[in-house]
Amino acid sequence: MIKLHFHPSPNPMKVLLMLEETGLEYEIIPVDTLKGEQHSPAFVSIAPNAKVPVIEDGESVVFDSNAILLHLAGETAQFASTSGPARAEVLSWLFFVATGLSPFSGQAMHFLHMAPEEIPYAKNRYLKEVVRHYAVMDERLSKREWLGGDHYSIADMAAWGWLNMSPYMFGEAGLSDWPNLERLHSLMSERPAAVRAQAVKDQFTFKQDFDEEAARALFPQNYAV
Ligand SMILES: N[C@@H](CCC(=O)N[C@@H](CS)C(=O)NCC(=O)O)C(=O)O
Repeated sequence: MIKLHFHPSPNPMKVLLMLEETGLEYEIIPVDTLKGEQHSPAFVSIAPNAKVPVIEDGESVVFDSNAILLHLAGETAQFASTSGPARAEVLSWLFFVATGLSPFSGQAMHFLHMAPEEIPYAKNRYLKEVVRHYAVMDERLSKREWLGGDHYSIADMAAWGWLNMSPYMFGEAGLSDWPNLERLHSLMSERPAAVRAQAVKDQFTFKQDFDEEAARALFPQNYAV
């Protein structure tokens, strides 16, 4: 059975959704990142970057949400075409999310909600990059049903993890400025697998308070002397 090392944050949620979509058997191993459990020697031995998600799938250990999505798509032959133009589209949009939407959204959230001081330039820079990425996806989705093209794919799942965070960046308006993106997000969130993924997430209790302990656990390099 696959072991998913998990915290209910955007990158692990992509993988939880994929596991639910594929119907693979898995068990959740909670990693409370606000308590610093990602730095335990046992975890770092399988996750050299000390971040979730990681999966143990038989003899394969895979870290990074996007690598995991590709791995599971390959193992199950689901949610990514195996060759040709259809695969090229899925790969392009998966990596657009992996290298653009994900890190810019993460930094926007950081400067909006976690930075110990108000830095308007940083807030503006990252939020505007999220807006730019949303606009690129919205334009794509005005022409194609799914990010990866004609079929629901791991590119959409990768985006879903971060689109869930739009209210934390844009308040109640959420994705309403990007109607095609909002359509994609609603369609995906209503899928039985997404509903199950949210329910699985809610079965576990993690530290909620972003206090001094959490800041030191998440950003130890900021406190190094
Ligand atoms: N590129 C990695 C990023 C992983 C990542 O940043 N994970 C966050 C949760 S979304 C985490 O583990 N944060 C805890 C920490 O940074 O210590 C991926 O896509 O899996």
